[in-house]
Amino acid sequence: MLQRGAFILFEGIDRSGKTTQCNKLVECLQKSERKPEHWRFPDRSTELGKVINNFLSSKVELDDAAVHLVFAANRREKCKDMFNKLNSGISLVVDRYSYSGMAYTLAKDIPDMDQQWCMMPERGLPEPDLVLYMRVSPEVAASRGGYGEERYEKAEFQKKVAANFDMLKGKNWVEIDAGQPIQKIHDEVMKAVDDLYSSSRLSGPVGKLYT
Ligand code: Z5A
Repeated sequence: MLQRGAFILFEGIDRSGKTTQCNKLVECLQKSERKPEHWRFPDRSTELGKVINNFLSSKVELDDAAVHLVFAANRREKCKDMFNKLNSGISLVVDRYSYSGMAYTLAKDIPDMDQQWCMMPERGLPEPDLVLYMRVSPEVAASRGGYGEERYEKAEFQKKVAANFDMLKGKNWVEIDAGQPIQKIHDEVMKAVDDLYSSSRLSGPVGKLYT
């Protein structure tokens, strides 16, 4: 019987090295014929993604609740495609997902928009089999290339986001010290991924988020 694909997610603050590690992981999985695809959220290529891109680059202003819902809708529009790919044996290596949605929205401290509120629009989306949480201090992340170009890349805000990720850690999460050299991080990532593929977790159906 065909083993379903794995949903492997990278989460962390800005410039924690998610994209770098996604690329390295996808390259390795291609060699081992795991049929990986590299996805990222926000997906800026869709109509909703274009709205998000304009918001992040400060070209438009949007209400905070509306922004949260647009990020969630940007995942919702990919939901069927994700389930189909995973069920057909393709593994998804994903850069940011629902936990980023919560960590960034909660960092704004908006009355009535608590964790329950944030989770509701994402209920039933595919659940990651493994969350690689790239933990790095906001100071180290800020010293890396390209920092400061987008809306949320401010030290105080990033500290709150980091605290929220710590609070959200749950089942299937593996914390990686993302302040280490790139190859050392990759070795830790590969260990966690090998553990996933050799476990029984992929013999069951794809999980559903927040159910
Ligand atoms: N957001 C949200 O509010 N709600 C949501 O639901 C979602 C997102 C999904 C866009 O994210 C923004 O949207 C983001 C959250 C919010 N906040 N902002 N602003 P994005 O994923 O498109 O962009 P990003 O996270 O800011 O940046 P990034 O490019 O994805 O960063 P990264 O992938 O974590 O890092 P990187 O590109 O791999 O590396 C950055 C640099 O560091 C680069 O020069 C590397 O060569 C270097 N690097 C990487 N690893 C290392 C190590 N280990 N040592 C030294 N240097 C390193």
